[in-house]
Amino acid sequence: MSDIQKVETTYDESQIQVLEGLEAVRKRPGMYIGSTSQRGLHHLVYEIVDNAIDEALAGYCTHIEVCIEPGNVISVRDNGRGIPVGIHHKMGISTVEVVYTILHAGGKFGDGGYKVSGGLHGVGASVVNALSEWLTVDVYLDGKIHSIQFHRGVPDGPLHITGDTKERGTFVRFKADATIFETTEYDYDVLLNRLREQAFLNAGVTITFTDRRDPNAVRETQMCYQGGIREFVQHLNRNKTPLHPEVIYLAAQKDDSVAEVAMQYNDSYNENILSFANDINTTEGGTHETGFKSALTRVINDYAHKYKYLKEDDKNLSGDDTREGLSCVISVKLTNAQFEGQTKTKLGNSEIRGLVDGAVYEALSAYLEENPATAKTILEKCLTAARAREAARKAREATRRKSALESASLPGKLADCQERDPSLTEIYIVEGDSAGGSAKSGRDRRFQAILPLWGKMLNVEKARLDKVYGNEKLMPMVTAFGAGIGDEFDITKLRYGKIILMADADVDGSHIRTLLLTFFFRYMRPLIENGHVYIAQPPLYKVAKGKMEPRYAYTEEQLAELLTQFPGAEVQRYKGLGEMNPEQLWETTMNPENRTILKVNMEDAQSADEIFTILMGEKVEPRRNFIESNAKYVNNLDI
Ligand code: TSJ
Repeated sequence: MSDIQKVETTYDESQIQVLEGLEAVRKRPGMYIGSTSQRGLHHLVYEIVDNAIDEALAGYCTHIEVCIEPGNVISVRDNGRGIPVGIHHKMGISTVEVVYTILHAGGKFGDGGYKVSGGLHGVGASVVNALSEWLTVDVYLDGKIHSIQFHRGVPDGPLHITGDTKERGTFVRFKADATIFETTEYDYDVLLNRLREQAFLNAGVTITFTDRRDPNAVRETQMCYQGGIREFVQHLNRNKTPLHPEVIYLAAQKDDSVAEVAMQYNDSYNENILSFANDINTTEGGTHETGFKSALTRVINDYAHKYKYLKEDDKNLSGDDTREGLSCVISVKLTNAQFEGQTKTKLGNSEIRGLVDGAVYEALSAYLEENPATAKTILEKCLTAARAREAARKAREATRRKSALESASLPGKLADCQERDPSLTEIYIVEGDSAGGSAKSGRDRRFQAILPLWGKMLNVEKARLDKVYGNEKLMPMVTAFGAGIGDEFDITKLRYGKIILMADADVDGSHIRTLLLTFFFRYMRPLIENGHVYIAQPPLYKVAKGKMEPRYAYTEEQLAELLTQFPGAEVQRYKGLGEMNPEQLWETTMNPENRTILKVNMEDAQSADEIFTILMGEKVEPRRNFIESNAKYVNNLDI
């Protein structure tokens, strides 16, 4: 029984609906915020901040202050108009209370709702309220401070005046409910990234983010980007070498919709296109992205023909050729955004395709005409990409012919499983031969396959696809997965439902994980998008005492707990997987009954890609900074 049902008051019908709504949120939090992991916890912050951003989008707020206070309390303050404090005509309670107790009320209530709202995607302040141990709202409006407090979604009393003020705005504080979330500890860097993204997308809005959890180590970051998404692109390219000095920028408007694009090529081989609709990151793409890509391909091919980079009967450059080394941000704002796709992050509004396509075609054609030096650099980059792709295709065909000649095309090192149904199978990618041996003997061969990897990996950042083909470390993995690579990756051919990376819990292990995740992110992205990639969690310690069954600790906290439970026990610290015998490896790390495996999401893979770029890229400065700022975790980085 939750607290909500224990409150003794008489309710009228609408209030009962409210409580049932909040109860539903507390029963199935995952339905509203995705999960109750740290990711879900962070969603609470995004949800509240999004409301303040909406006020900024509407043009009434210039400054948003976000703070993690001691005890992991979050506070968000804006200098907007303040949530209306009057009595809501339908509900008969204050609008503030409506916002916080009616599901999906968000900022879209009453007549003064927002035309363009980022909260579309959001779940509403009421969900945050339902999932908070307590939450307080202070509205600074018309000379007074109006306050209300809630516990687990239920108001302690009505909105009331608690003081005088000369300021204006909304101030929200909350403590996430520890009985709902697996953790209530926020990650400063994850929140900072997301807040920075919002600052880029809303040029001129100042966002201040402070971590006051440790009074001796307060961190504060203030972000305000007058250049908006132009500065976003510079930020994306900050650890890369841009090919031309200026970020290319264009904007267009039609009816109630606006579109903005900023782009700049760098000397890497990756395409990095980020798209947003109403400030929501559309990771599945959509009409704005297709409009952009189609226009970019046409502009570049038209220019290439006009200025004889391509001869009459040369093949046109492909879309991929025109996007190699491109960092780009597309941001559209529109009314009635339609979000589609598996994770509702694909923009569906068809009118946006034409808007973006037309704007990009026109503005970029003009830009190339007016900036011939930049045009030349870009055209040469695209032509080189096309030649490399052609070489890759030939290499691929050669590999295919070769494997067609060899009768058994699965790699020799692979210890395959018996089951063929990919929804039941898993493959462990294991670092090192000795761990590979233990894994092979310890596994359940009916559904678990093992592929050991060893030796130094190839530097994917510097290598194009043509080098990935035929690479003796990566090819066995590609062949074992069975789904191909790059443009030809076909997830329906995947031979295993779970791909589990099993490496030591040390720096080398983390290096290999970073590398493999980067490889998947760049060349087999659907693997990550569809949640097929996992990271095994081997224990850090074995705790043994006399004849007792040994226990295992996966974190320092668990070790401390075991040691209070079993005083005088003997502790063995595992330095690597190789120190475990096959039975131990099975019991602690591979047996689905006991093990924990972490699913890799796009954020993990994206940050792996960034770390990898820093560690392997051409630029020395970011690498030194990275190593210095992570020095306490890194003692024998092999770079
Ligand atoms: F929703 C929320 F409670 F999570 C929240 C809302 C959290 C924070 C930090 C800020 C806000 C918020 C809401 N800031 N500003 C507003 N503005 C309105 O709600 C508002 C004010 C006036 C009018 C009007 O038409 O006069 C309309 C709206 C939507």
